[in-house]
Amino acid sequence: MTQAPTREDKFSFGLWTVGWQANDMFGSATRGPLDPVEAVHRLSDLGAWGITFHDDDLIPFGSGDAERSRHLKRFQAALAETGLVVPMVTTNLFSHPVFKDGGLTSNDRDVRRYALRKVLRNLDLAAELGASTFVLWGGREGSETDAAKDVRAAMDRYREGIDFLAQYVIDQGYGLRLALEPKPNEPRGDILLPTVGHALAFISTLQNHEIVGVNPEVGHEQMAGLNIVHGIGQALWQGKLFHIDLNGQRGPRFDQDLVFGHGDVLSSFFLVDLLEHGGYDGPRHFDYKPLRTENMDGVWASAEANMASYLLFAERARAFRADPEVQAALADALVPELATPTLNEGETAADLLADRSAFEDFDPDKAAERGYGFVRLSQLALEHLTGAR
Ligand code: GLT
Ligand code: MN
Ligand code: MN
Repeated sequence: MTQAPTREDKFSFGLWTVGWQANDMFGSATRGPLDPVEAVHRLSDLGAWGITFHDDDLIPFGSGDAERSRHLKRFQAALAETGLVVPMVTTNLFSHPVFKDGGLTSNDRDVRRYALRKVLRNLDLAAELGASTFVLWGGREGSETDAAKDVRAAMDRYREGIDFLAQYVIDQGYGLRLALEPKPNEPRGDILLPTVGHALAFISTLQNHEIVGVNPEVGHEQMAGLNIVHGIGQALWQGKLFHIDLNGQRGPRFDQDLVFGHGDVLSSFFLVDLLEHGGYDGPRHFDYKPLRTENMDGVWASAEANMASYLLFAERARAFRADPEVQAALADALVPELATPTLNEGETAADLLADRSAFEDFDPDKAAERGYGFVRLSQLALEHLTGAR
């Protein structure tokens, strides 16, 4: 058993996660709609800290002003009652048929202008609710056929759109930061900015790059066959991990959005170890879908399971790091040595060339004899993870 979650753990959930009615490509909903007010209360009771949403999750698409403020009032009252916060808000630029060719990169200019207006309105709401992160998941930005999309023009429009939105945030004095969420495919055949790496490269071309980072989703990197721990490591290294979507996925296939830890267990363990010890202090946000087989009791059990998994991994990671055998194995494997710069301070190419020990007297065959002991380390991790230690 793990300890119960507390607000300090900074666990947050998308309204669209526990609220998913489980309609899929092959079947209709297996659950009824969930009132956002109930979601706030239930998540708060379970020990969550925050709740996030798309504009349309909270205020049905096409609502008039009066209806809009009625929905908002009820939601805000529930937040005030429970103390739950809204750390992140995002915009739905994918459900309505108008976005079938994307929002910010639709071939249709009028759609792009409409998409910008929809996001601007939602940025105002995010600021009003005190959010600090604004996620942009471009699920419909992409194509099924390469004949249909001029990718270079699409990147121009993507950059134009994100820079414009970031400038609005700056001009309004909203303390928001934008976080782009990569995904390789689904719903589009191919989505633009498919991985963390693509997104980071794109961000570096922005005028307003300082306030734009990434919101990687565990399963999305794994759908592309990539290592999420490496992706998160690089995003952290670049100071760009603004937010994270935790969930589970079993390899390259459709987006499973499983409970965190119910996909690649070992990777989840190392991911939590990195988040806990790598300097990330943002929300631990779950973006999953309660299985279609579950009723509402199962939905709340799955919400609990996400948090329990995270706490379990965090506790196991602490035990792993505190184990003197692990510390010795890490040292044997030279893991800490990688933190030592390769060159001496101020060392020039001439200095290196003059260092005979680096080349002339260096015996590569001898150096190649070393075993790194990575298997032992990996096994120690597994033993801690499974509770064998
Ligand atoms: C959608 C998607 C998620 C994104 C959400 C944010 S919407 O559910 O599958 O990965 O994080 O727009
Ligand atoms: Mn997903
Ligand atoms: Mn997500």
